Amino acid sequence: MQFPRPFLAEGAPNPYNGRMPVLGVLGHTDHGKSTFLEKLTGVNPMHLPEERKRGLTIQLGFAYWTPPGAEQVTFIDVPGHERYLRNMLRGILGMDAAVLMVAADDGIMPGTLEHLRASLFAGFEHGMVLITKTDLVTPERVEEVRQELMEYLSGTLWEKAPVFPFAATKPDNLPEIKQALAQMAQDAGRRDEQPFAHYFIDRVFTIKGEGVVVTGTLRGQPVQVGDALHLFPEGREVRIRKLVQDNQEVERAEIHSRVGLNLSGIKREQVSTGDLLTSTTIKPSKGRHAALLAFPPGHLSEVKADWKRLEKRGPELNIIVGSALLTVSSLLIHPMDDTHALAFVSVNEDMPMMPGRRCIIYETAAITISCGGRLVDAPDYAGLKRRRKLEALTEAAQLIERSLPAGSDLLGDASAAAASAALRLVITHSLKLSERPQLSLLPGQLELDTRQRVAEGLEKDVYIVADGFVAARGKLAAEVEHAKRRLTEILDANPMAGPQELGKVVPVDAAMRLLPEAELARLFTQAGLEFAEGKVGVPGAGGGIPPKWRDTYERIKERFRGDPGRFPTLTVLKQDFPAASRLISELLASGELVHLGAGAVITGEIHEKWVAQIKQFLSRRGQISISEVKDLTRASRKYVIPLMEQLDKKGVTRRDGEVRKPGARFAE
Ligand SMILES: Nc1nc2c(ncn2[C@@H]2O[C@H](COP(=O)(O)OP(=O)(O)OP(=O)(O)O)[C@@H](O)[C@H]2O)c(=O)[nH]1
Ligand SMILES: [Mg+2]
Repeated sequence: MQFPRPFLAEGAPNPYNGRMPVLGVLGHTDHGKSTFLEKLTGVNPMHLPEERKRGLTIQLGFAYWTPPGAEQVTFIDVPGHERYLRNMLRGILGMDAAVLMVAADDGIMPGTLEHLRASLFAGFEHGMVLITKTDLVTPERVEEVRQELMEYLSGTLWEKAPVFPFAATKPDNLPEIKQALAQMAQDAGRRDEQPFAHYFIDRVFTIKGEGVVVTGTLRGQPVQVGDALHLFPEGREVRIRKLVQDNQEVERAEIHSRVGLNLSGIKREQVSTGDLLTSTTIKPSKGRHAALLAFPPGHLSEVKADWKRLEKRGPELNIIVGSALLTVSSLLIHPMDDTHALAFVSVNEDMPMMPGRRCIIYETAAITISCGGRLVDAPDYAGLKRRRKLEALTEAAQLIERSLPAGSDLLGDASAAAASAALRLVITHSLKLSERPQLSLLPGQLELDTRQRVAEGLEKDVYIVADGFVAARGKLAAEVEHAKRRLTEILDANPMAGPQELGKVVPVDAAMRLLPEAELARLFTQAGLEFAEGKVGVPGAGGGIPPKWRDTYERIKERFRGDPGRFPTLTVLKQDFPAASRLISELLASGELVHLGAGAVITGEIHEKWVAQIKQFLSRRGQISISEVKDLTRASRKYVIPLMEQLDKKGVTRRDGEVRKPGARFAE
C-alpha cells in the first residue's frame, strides 16, 4: 500500500513555535489507545458510562498532557471500532499530528489500515508509532509486527516516524516516549489556522441549570467570556456565558486549547456536532465546492484526463471539513497528474467553506475515490455558460497559484507540481472552451513569470506560448496541413493562380494571425509553404505559367503574331496542340487567351490592344463603324462582330444604328 506524500513540507518553518498543537491517537479497536492516554495523562479519556462499561471508545475523547517546560498538549482519543468510523473521521482533522498504535498480539488489523488511510488523506506531516501490548508476546513477535508495519508504511509520512514498543502493564520506556511526543508536538505546528476564532463543535450536551454546553478545540484567535460568536450553519449569534478548561472555569481561552463553552441564546436542538462557531460570519455555501485533492497512486488512472462525474455513491461517500461530516451527492474530478486532481464536490447541506481548509473525501466501502486535499474558494464550474466556465477555471487556477507559495504546507512539496498541473489544466480547458479551438488567450491576469513557467513546464511539442497566447501544436499543425491541402487543390484546379488568389482562398485563420509573424512563418515554412504579409503560398507556384507549359505557351503565342487573317480558330488551336487542351483552357480562364465567340480566339494582349485602339478612335470621333473597326484591327468580321457585341454587352460601347458610340462604362 503505497501512498503519495501529498502534503509533506520538509523544512517548512513552524509558524506556531512554542504553542502546542493537538495530537491524536489512531488504530484498530482494543489496541490500547485509551489505555496509553490514561498512562500518559493519568486520566481515562472515556467519559461516557457506556464506554467505560464496554471498555470501548464510542465518541471522541480528550486528554491533556503538559510536557516539561512546554505548554499543555491536547490529545484526541478516537474510537477504533469500525461501527464508529464516522466519529474517528470527525476527529482526525482536528489533529495536527498523530500516534498510530498497533497491538503486538493482533498485528495489523482492518482498523489499522482504515485509520492509516484516513491519516494519509488528512495529510499529517509528523507521526509516531507505538507497538502496544508487548507484554503479551515474545520480542520476536514484536519485531515481526514492526517489519510488517514498515512495509505498509513505506512511502508515507510514517516511514520516518519513530517506533516504540509499549506495555501498559510495565511502561518502563514511558519517559522515552514522552520525550519523542514532546518533540513531535514541537515539530508539528498547527494546521488549518484561519485568522479569526473558529471552533468546530465535537460534542453537545446540556447541564441542568446551565443550558447548552459544547466542546471543541479553539483555533485562530482567543475568546473570552461575554464574546459573541456566530453559529454555522444555523446563522444565529450566541454568547459565551462560561468557559471551562480542564474542569476549571476560566475567563479567557487561548488558541489551540481544548475548551468547553456554555452558550446563551441557543437551544439544544439548534446545535449539533460538526457545527462551527466563528468570530466572523461565514457565508453558507450549498452546492458545489472546488477542491484540490490528492489521491493514492493508481487511483486516478481510471479517471480519464477529463472531468469525470462520480455520481452519488449512497451515504458512504462523505466529505469531512473540520468536525463536520457531510454527504457528497456527486463528485466531478479532473486529474492533473498521477495523484492530484481538481474537483468539484456537491453537497446538499451547508458546508463551512473556508478556503485553504483541509478536507477528506471518504468512501467507507472502497478506497478508489477516497482522497484528501484543500478546499479552494473557486466558483462553481459546472452548469456555467462557456465563457464563464473559462473565467471560473482561471479563477480557480489563480487561487491555486496563490494558495501554493513555496514552503507553505498547503500541498507541501507537491505544490509546484500541483500548481503547474492546475495551470496546464486551465490551458487545456481554455483551448477546449475557446471558440477558436486552435488558439486561445491565456488568462490575462496570469503573471508573466507564471506564463513563462507554464511554457517551460509544458511538453515542447504540445504547446506554443507566445505573447500571452497558447496553442495546441497538434491543432496548429492540422491548420497548416489544411492550408496545404487547400493550396494543392486550388493549384490543381487553377495552376496559374497568383499569390493574391491563393492568399484570398486560404486566409490564415484570424486567431492564428494573433501569433507573432515569425512564429507563423516558421510554422508554414516547416510545412514547405511560404508565408508573407498575412498570406500563405506555395514556393515557385502561382503568378504565371508553370514551367512545364512554358514552351508550348510560347509556341501558341507565336501563332498570334502578324496578320489576324492567319490566327488559328479555337478548333485549330486544339488540333495543333493536342496535348495542351488543359493549358488552353487555363489560358482561356486566366485571360491569356480570349474567346470572342464562334471559335474566334485571340490573345489577351491583342484583345487589350484592339480595345485600346477602338476606345481611342471613339474618343476622337465619337462613333465607329464595323468597317472602321476592321480597318483598325485588320481583322475579319468573324472577329470584329463578336468583339463589338462583347463591348456592347459590357457597356463600353453602345449600338446606334450602323455605328457604335461610347457606352455608359466607356470611361472605366
Ligand atoms: N496486557 C496489556 N493489555 C493492554 C495494554 N494496552 C491496553 N490493554 C488492554 O486492552 C484493552 C483495550 O484497551 P483500550 O485502551 O480500551 O483500547 P482502545 O484502542 O482504546 O480501543 P477502542 O476504544 O475500541 O478503539 C483493555 O482491556 C486494556 O486494559 C497493554 O499494553 N498490555
Ligand atoms: Mg479507546
